[in-house]
Amino acid sequence: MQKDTQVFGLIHQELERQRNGIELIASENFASLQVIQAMGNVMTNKYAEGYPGRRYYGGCEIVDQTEQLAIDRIKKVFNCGYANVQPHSGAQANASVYLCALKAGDKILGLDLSMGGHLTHGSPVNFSGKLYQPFFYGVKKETGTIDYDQMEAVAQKEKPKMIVCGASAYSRDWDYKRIREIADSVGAFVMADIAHPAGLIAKNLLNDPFEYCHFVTSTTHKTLRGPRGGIILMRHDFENPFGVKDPKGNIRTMSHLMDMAVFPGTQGGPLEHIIASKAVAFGELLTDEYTVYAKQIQSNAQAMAKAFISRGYNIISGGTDNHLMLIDLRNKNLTGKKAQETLDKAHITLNKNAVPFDDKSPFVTSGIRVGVPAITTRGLKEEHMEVVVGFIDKVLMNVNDENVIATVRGEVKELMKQFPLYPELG
Ligand code: DSN
Repeated sequence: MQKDTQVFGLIHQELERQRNGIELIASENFASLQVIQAMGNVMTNKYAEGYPGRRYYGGCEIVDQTEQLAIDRIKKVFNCGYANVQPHSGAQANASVYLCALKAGDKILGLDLSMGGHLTHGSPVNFSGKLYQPFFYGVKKETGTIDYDQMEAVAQKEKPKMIVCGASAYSRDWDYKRIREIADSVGAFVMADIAHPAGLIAKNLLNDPFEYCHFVTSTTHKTLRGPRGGIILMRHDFENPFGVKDPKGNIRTMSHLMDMAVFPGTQGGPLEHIIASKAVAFGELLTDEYTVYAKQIQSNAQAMAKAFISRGYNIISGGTDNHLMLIDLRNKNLTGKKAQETLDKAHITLNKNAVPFDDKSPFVTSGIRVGVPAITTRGLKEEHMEVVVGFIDKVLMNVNDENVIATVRGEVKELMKQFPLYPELG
């Protein structure tokens, strides 16, 4: 068959775009070449519904080994008793946990999307807010930090079956102990969605959710720097409280119900080529090199926050514990939309983001979200954060000056040339 030059041409253009720009989208990263290469392999041809050693298809003896390797490695990374590596995405992972632990119509309590939460934590436009009854907690106006008193008050009033913690745009650590106490007081499960800070949690740079949360979900492509996908983890398996029994009359454990919730509950055949790539990425997480990387993410984020604050930018909560920060641009007379679009022209990529108590629509917003995992992978260190913030400030203070924007675009390209991306690809 003739090579599809059209599509491969576009892939090459995307490589060049990634090489020449400063990538600050908090949920993005640059997977290693071996992680990327492992995704494009013949395992995409294989059907393997079921789990290692118990599949519905023949010929699974090799994919069984890669999937088991991925499971064993990620269990070691997070010191967990249970892992399911089949979810195609973070949303699928969350859907599976809900299917496993809830009934349609049950109440869930999550962080409001407009305060930094995620669509799958009960948003009315998402399945989680349609199949389940969503309630929300937020952040405190004065501090920008999670309002645990509000979480407790809503939990006491509504008696949810599940409290969901974790966020897409929240720069502070979580008090999992307090959340578990609130959940226990109303008989709720706790699910932590650690998609964003997972890499920092893996290296003990943030509080450990596993000690207190029944279920932990994550994507694998953000700070974990693997292929796009999801995982579900539990440190300790436990008997299901619903009375589900095996054929011998023994109470099933939650791990069994969770596996059933992923397949056949929410998904069909697992993506074994992606699982092979997950196994490679999980192997990388176990290296000292990754530990150094995770620490550098945190140092870079703190250096970046300091540089923004010194230029008068208003960071929600006043700083960051993790890999990102949320900036309220109202004191700079800018919307998130304008900032994102103008920075795009300078090849600085980030996303507009609602800030807590925002007065603008989600399409406009008053803020931007800035994250450092991708530029940290490129090799930028604390001293470069000052330079990057300098570029951003120069663009944002001159949004109508095309000459300034073009100058910064050139400076961005020069800076990033010093940090080659996938040089092996030519
Ligand atoms: N969680 C979103 C993000 O942080 O960009 C993607 O779902």
